[in-house]
Amino acid sequence: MMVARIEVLGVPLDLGQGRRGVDMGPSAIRYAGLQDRVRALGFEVQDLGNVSVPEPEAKEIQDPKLKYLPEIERVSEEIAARVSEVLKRGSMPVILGGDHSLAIGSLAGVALAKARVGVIWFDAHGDMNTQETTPSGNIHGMPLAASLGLGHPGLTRVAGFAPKVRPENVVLVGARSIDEGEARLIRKSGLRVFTMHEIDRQGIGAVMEEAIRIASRGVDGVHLSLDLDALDPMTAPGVGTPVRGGITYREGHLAMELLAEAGVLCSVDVVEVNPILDVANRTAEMAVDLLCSALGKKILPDS
Ligand code: 4U7
Ligand code: MN
Ligand code: MN
Ligand code: MN
Repeated sequence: MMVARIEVLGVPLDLGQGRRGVDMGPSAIRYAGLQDRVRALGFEVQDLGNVSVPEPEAKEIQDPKLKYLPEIERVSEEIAARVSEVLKRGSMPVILGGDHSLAIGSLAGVALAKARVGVIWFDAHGDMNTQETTPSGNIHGMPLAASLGLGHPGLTRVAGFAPKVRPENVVLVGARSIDEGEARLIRKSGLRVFTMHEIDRQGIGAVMEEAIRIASRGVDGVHLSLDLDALDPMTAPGVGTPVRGGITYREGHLAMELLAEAGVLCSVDVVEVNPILDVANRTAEMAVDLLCSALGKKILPDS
């Protein structure tokens, strides 16, 4: 399933979490050398530029439980269309965020192009809120729920259909901050969660083997949604909602290397990089490092 050509799409979206600088993520990730680093691995790389996203200052919040819903719906439709085109051309889309609400659109695009998709969702959080459970009203806390068909139809029915993925092919890895309402939805929907507790006990290697098995069973491709806050804030300080006790530098790389070895990856989101909160550009650099490992970079190449 590994392709020869990668197409990069930037989504400078911060409407899903209130203006905090995450809209500069795509620029920071590009500045960290994304294009050259991925080309050095032997891929052809084309950068499609950014999707246009409204500025929060120019918009008003209508529903405090679904902040900027109409704007996020429109951006999601655009992302979905662009991502599905990339896949239909036979390339792998890499979507740079921006906040995690963009995954509603990217997964919609993948589901448009492929009959059945698996998802590996790296995150400190559950991203399983709906307008009924959300403590913040921020849509970046809802994209996994929306992709499973839970929540407001404006989010679940992007691209005209729901759900985008089946819970039996969805795994959440790295979770350590799950709201009460999301915990209920996680249990009810039956997706598999590997919290930091499971990673500590079993090791990231065993966890990833199981995660990859679940996500890839019976599917046409696996989508990686990589929220940089899955990593420990010491390694990835430039995120809007840091949570202590996360995935280490090496655990992150081993996880990505195992994913590359499995050869199932069809598309990737790299989200929540916030250069304003970062230490130099460390988090964007980590994002590029992890992406390279997910695309097959080895410490000691075969030949
Ligand atoms: B991210 C939160 F309440 N759960 O819904 C919420 F803790 O995409 C945080 O994973 C969501 O970064 C974090 O607002 C969303 C909160
Ligand atoms: Mn912006
Ligand atoms: Mn997230
Ligand atoms: Mn998160």
